[in-house]
Amino acid sequence: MNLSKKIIKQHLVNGVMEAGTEIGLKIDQTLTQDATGTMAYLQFEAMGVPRVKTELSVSYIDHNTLQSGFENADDHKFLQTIASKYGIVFSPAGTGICHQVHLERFGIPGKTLIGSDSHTPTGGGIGMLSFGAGGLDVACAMAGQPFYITMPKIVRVNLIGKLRPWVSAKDIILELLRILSVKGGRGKIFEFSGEGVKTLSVPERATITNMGTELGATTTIFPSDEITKDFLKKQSRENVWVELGADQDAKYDEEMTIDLNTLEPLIAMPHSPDNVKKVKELKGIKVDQVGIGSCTNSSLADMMLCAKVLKGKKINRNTSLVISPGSRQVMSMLANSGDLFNIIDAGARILECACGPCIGMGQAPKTKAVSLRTFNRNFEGRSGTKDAQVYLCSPEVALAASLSGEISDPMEYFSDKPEITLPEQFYVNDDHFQLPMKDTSKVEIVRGPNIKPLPIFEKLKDTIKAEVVLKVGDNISTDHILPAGAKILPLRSNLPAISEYTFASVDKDFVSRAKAVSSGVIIGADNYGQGSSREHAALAPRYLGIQIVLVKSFARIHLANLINFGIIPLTFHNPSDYENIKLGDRIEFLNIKNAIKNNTDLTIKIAGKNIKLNYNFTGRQKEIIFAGGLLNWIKEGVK
Ligand code: MIC
Ligand code: SF4
Repeated sequence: MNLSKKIIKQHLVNGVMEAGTEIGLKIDQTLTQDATGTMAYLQFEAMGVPRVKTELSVSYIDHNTLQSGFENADDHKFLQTIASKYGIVFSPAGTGICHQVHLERFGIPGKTLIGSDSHTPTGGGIGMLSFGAGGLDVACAMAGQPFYITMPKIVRVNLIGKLRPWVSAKDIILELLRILSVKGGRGKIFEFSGEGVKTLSVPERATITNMGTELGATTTIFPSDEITKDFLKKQSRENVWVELGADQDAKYDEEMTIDLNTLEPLIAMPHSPDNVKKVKELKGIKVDQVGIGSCTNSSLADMMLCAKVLKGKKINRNTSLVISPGSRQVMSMLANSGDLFNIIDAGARILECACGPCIGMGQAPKTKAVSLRTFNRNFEGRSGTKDAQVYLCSPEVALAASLSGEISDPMEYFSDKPEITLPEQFYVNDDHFQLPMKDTSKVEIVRGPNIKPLPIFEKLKDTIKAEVVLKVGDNISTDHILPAGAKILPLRSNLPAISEYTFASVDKDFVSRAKAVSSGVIIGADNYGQGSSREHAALAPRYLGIQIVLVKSFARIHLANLINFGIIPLTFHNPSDYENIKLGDRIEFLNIKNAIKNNTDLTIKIAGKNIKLNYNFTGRQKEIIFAGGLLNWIKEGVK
C-alpha cells in the first residue's frame, strides 16, 4: 500500500478507497487563520457543541495583522475569547504564519489535519495527511464530524538525483507546475518517494507540499523518515515521530519522475503559478521589488540563506527587498545568532512574521512594477497593484535580483553557495500560545461591531428561474471572486459589507446586476474557483442571490464551499455549449430539485437550443443542497 492510502485507511469512517467515490475521514487536528476563522467559529458556535472534539485545534492570527482600523483587532479579541471558550489553542498575532508554526510546533506524522486555508497541505512535509477546506468544513471537523472528499488518485512522484547548488525545492514544485499546470493535480494526491527524497530537508519538503496546492491537488505528502525525525528532534518533539512510508511494492494510480540533477532555477511569470520559464530566459529584466517569505519560503533555513548571501553586501538602490520570517521562533533565532543584523544591514526591510504582502496586506508594488516573490500565488491584482508584474521564484533567485536589480540566474551570478548548518536544537518558547482552559464557564466571547451574525439562507425551490449575471473564462481564482488585500480583508466577519466587493476586479457592475435580479447564475469555464479556501467566495455570491454556478469544471475546495452554502454547482455536458450562453440570458431550471433527487437528466433551453447539464452529487450533498446549505442541514437535525 502507498503512504496516502495507509493514512486514509486508518482514518476512514465512510465509504471505500475507490478513486472517484466519496469518502469520510476522521480528522485529528484542525487549524484556522483569522481571515477565515471568524466565520468558521461563528459556524462552530451555531452547532451548539460545548468543546472541540478533535485531538488538537489551533486558531492562528497571521493574515489580518495590519490593524489599519478597529476591525482586525476586534476580530483578534473575538478569536482569542472564542478559542478559550471551546478548548482551542490560540496563536496570537506575531507568533507566525499558521502553516510554518504548525509544522514547527504541532504537526504529527500520520495524523490528519484540515485547515481553513488552502495551503494546509504544508503539513505533508512531515508526513501528515493535510487538506485545505472551507471554514464550515473545519467547524464540522471540530464538532467531531468526518471530513468528506472524493477519494483521489494517488500519484507517485519519484525524485531521483540531487539538486545542484543554487537550485532549490521551489524549482521542483515549479517544474511540476510547468508540466502539469494549475489544474493538472485535481483529484490527485502527490506522494513523493525515491532516493531524491533523502536529499531534501523538512522545510524543503514543506515548500513543495505547500505549493502542491497550486497544482489543484487534493494534497501532497512526503514519507516520515530519519530526516523528519531530525527536524522534530530539533524542535524538541522527537516523541511524536513515527516512521511512515509506502510499502516496497506499493501501487499507485499514476507515476512520474523528476530528475533533480537536471533542474535549474525556474520562475513563474505573471499572472499564474504555472506560467513557468527558466530564469536564464528572462535574464536582465529590471526588478523593482523583491519579497522573501510567506508560508512557502520563510523557514529558518531560508532566512539563514538570506543572511549568509547578504552579509556585507548592499541591495540594489532601485530594488526594495522585504523579508518576512515565518514565525517568532525563526525571528528570535535570527536575532540571537546575529543573522538578522546581516539582513538589516544589507538594506532589507523586515516585516512582521505574518502573511503580509503575500495577501496584499501592505507592500503593494508601484505602478507596472516588476516584483519577484518567493510566495506561491501571483494572480493578477493579488499584490494590491493591478498592473504589477508579479513573478514567483526561489529565495536564491530573489536574492540575486535584490543585489543585481534585475532577473539573474543565481548559478551564474553567485560563486560558491554558502553552507547552511542548522543548529542542533531550535529555540522553543511555547509560552506565546494560549492553551485551552479546563473550566470555560466564565469566559465571555467578545464581539466587536464588525462581527455580523451569520446569514440565514432559504431552502431550495423546485424550479429556479434565473438570469445570467456574469460570464467568465478559464482559471477564475477565488482572488477574482472575492479579492483580499488591506482594504477588503478586514471585512471578512461582515458579510453584507464584504459582498459589495464580489468580482470587484473582474466586473465592477456585478454586484448591482446581481442585486437587481432575484436569482442569478454565473457562467464559468475550466477550473472555476481555483486558489484559496475562502468560503466567502461562495457565501458572498449566495448572499447576492446567486443560486447556480454553471461551468466547464470546478476546483475542489470551491466546489465543496458552493454546496456548503446551497449554491448548485453544475457543469456542461458538452463544454462547447459554454459558447451558447451570454450575459442577460434568462434560464429556467425546471423541476431541478426533483431531477437532482432522482438523478435524471437536466436540460435548459437557450435560444431554442437544448443544453444538457451534468451534476454528480452524493446523497449527503443532495440533502445539503435541498436544505439551503450545510448549516441548515445540521440544524434540521438530519445529521
Ligand atoms: C491565500 O493564500 O489566498 C489565503 C489568503 O491564505 C487563503 C485563505 C483566505 O482567503 O483567507 C487560502 O489560501 O485559503
Ligand atoms: Fe498566508 Fe500567503 Fe500562505 Fe495564504 S499563501 S497562508 S496569504 S502566506
